[in-house]
Amino acid sequence: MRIAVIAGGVGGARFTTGLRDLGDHDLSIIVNVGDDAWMDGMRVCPDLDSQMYALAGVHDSDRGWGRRGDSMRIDTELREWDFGARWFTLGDLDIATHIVRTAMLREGKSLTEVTDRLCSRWDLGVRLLPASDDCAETWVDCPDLDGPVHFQEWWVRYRACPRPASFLFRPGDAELSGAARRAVAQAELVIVAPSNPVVSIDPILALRGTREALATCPAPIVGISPIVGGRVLRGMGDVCLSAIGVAVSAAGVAEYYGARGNGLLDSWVVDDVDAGEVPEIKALGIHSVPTMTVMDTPERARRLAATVVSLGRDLLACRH
Ligand code: FO1
Repeated sequence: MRIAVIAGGVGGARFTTGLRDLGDHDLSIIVNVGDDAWMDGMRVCPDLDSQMYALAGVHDSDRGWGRRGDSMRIDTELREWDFGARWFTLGDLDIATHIVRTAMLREGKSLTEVTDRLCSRWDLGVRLLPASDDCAETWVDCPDLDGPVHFQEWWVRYRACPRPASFLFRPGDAELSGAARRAVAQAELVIVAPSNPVVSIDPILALRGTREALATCPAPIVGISPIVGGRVLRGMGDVCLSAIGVAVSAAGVAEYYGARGNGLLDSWVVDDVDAGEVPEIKALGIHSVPTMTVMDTPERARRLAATVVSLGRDLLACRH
């Protein structure tokens, strides 16, 4: 099946790895670039790299970013120089990725071309597509700070503590990349991964052309709830949802995404513990099914992926 997935970094990568491991599917993963930043003169793309490293089996899943077993010699040396934003730690192997990316961008290659080149090192079994080739960074406006700060500064330096008044997307009026647009148009199933709705999925939806591409694509759109029993299992998604006034519940996020038409979703997959919210979600005009969504082992990630693909097949069959 031809599948396009809209995803962020770590949580999204668990799902995409499970989906890839099913085999047999033609997968395009459209990845958030809102977290991308210039650090020490290099372009760092945390969500693309989390996806690439996880799919390649070299991700540091204990720490949550970068390469497993990486050393910190360059970072230590930069500290000696008292250079750059040292609240953001870069490993030596990871820096090699950023050097290749930055050099190619400076030569005039698009981020899509650069990502293809970086991913060609491994047999990932998917195509990773930056959501945009434009600079589409997320910034965060916090009343307690002097003016908006880059998402990474809010997330890493301030540990998402200063209360955000708003999240600011696409300062440069960025648009969905051509490759991502084609992936959506040609997909038989579009999946919204269980990533942070506010800082991973929203920056993709906010790009010029995304909403239209999704509204007009022939494929069913199935989302997976990142909330289990009123909690976000990874990251600080609850802080982000609360900041924009969205209830931290499976139904709350479903309502935020909305039903296909004005909104996004044909179907919303929720965890078994949230099965009680299914009637509320159906009342929003969104088909919903409960299943096991916690991906604490690769086997469980594969099972969730298989359930979502099978649901997508059923929805596609209903359309024909
Ligand atoms: N997260 C941290 O909490 N501290 C870091 O020093 C840090 C460095 C870092 C370097 C490269 C990279 O790709 C990601 C990195 N992250 C770090 C993770 C990242 O800030 C966020 O978790 C994601 O952007 C949110 O999805």
